Amino acid sequence: MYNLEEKATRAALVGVYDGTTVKEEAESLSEELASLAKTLGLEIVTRELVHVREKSAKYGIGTGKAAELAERAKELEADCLVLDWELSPAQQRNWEDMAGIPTIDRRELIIQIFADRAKTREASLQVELAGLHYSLPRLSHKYIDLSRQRGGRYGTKGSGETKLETDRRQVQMRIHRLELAIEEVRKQRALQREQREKRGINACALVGYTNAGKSSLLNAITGSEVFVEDELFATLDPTSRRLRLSSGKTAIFVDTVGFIRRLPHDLVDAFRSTLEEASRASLLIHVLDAADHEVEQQYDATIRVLEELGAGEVPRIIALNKSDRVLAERLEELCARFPGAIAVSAKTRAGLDVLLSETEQRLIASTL
Ligand SMILES: Nc1nc2c(ncn2[C@@H]2O[C@H](COP(=O)(O)OP(=O)(O)OP(=O)(O)O)[C@@H](O)[C@H]2O)c(=O)[nH]1
Ligand SMILES: [Mg+2]
Repeated sequence: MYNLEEKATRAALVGVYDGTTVKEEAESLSEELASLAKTLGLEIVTRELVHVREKSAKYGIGTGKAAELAERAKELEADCLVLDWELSPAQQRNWEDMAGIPTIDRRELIIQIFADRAKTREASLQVELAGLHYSLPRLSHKYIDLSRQRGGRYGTKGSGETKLETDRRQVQMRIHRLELAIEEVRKQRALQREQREKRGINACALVGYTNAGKSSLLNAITGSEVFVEDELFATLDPTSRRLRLSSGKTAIFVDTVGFIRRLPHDLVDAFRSTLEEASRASLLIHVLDAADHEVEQQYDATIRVLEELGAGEVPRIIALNKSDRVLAERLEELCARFPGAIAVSAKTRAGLDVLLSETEQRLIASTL
């Protein structure tokens, strides 16, 4: 097993683009993959972007190109390959056989980050479930302990080897038990929501792309101190804070897990009970990072996940956060692109009063 205390894991990253993805998008996805890898504390030895003309079932890309990349990873003494497309269990095995090092895809990277971040029992249950669903058909995959905080908390307890030994039936039984435990949590949450609704307290969920500033906004609005970090997926648990609005009405603001392009399905499923907080809210504040040049793609990705969660119809306010980092012109452009959006800054508190009064009006309107 790898000893991270001595040396960082060296990762070779590979992104692809073909006729369906434009190079620009592929480049930004590749940058995002690099941020994900860095979040886990990996050292990136190379970041390749490959134009794929032919695809083989064996590797997902052409055999010649695959061999070339495996060779390059060897030259650079990489400890693992991170590929930005979905690998089937067989493809993953083929890559590992050829490159001789663990090979993972974006999904596994994200699941590992979630595993690293899970603090509460609920989040841990959900991450473990997603990890097991992923690893069930991959019991022969070379697992590597990528997490910065050691302990390999995803999948079965302990490190990679035990996963290999774990037999299918045992994994399936564990999955079943986890599903029951999560169902229990879900029921509790539903009960809490019911009680809240009975008392006429509305919930307002902050949703949006990872790193947009949801937790920062929650803190700025409610004066709380939720964990904020310039890293992807800082938040995994739906923290809520009560706030008395100027009308005297109490509302609950809920912070949520950030979204990302190509969010693994296993995770969306596993985190359904957490994410349900968004679909059951009276109002969503869709937080956008106005300073990110990918803001439109991030908006689209978030809307897609919301629809998938059945939250597509919940009333929404768009908050253009980090307005302190953009020029007035750009802000105007964004306001035109997202009609009705409110420019705010969690940092300087600019626009927060507007956001709150709009929130209040919308909440009052929704209870009429
Ligand atoms: N300049 C500036 N930085 C901000 C603002 N809001 C948030 N940030 C920074 O953006 C980074 C991400 O903020 P978070 O609040 O953790 O973002 P999040 O949306 O909760 O992220 P996840 O929980 O990872 O999905 C942090 O480094 C914040 O300090 C803002 O209004 N202006
Ligand atoms: Mg957060």
